[in-house]
Amino acid sequence: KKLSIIGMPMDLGQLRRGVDMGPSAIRYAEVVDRLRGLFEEIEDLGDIPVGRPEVVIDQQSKLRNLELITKKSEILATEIDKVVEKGSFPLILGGDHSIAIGTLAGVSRHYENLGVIWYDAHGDLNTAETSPTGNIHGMPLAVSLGIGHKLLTELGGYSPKVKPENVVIIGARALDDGEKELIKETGIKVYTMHEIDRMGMAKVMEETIAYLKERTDGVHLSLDLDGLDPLDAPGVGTPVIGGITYRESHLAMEMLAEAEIITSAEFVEVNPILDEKNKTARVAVELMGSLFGENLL
Ligand code: DIR
Ligand code: MN
Ligand code: MN
Ligand code: MN
Repeated sequence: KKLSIIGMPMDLGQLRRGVDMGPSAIRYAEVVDRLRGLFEEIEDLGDIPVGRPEVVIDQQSKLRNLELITKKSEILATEIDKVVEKGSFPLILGGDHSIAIGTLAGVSRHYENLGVIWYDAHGDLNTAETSPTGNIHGMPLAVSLGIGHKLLTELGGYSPKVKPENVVIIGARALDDGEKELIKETGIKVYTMHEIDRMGMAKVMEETIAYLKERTDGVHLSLDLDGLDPLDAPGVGTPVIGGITYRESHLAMEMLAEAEIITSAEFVEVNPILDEKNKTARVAVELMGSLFGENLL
């Protein structure tokens, strides 16, 4: 098996700069060394050039940096499409969560029924109408369901990228009102912190895996580091207390490794400026180790 790493240093989906350094922080945490034994071959394709464009802070605009995000996401989608095409596993390093729009545009065209695990404190199900912030990183899951601005939903020339019944959200604890409504309307499966507390992570993952296994032909893992508790992952732009623990997260990754269902992955929202000595990037790399089976006997 071959792994292709792509960095997406984009911070345009929210207002806190520094998350563009996420890919550097994750590489500094020695991602390639950590994963080397787990693949026949690893290639690091470097970063998609995003540059450091002036952020347009237009308080009127409900979709901040829309054109730029669209343009950069198209490039990401094209690169990922090539990786999947050649049979390699795409691992994308963010960047804020708006990068998932491009990731899914590149990945999903290769599947009839792509499943998505959205590991996050948030639902990322906002639209211009429901968003309290205008930040596109709070919208990528809605966009991928075909709900949102046409420039974003039509990225890659097709929509939707994923069907609501193929999505599982894990770790939610900061859902906006509009997001809750959308969840009810679409029937997306959600394990909030409440369910994780009640059932335990083992049961949550057992159910998630069984559910996705029977209805999908590939599963993308979109892991927002703010899904974890800020004690374990402090280097994120929108921390929410009461999150998934370090051990629960490893258990989740290990169960995914065992089930062999994940076909692409992204680790997003690592912001080394807000971090404690690169702790969050190191946690990301450790979780990747578990996801790719380093603890399987
Ligand atoms: C909030 C925050 N729901 C928004 N979203 C975040 O801006 O739409 N997603 N932080 O990861
Ligand atoms: Mn293709
Ligand atoms: Mn997110
Ligand atoms: Mn989040």
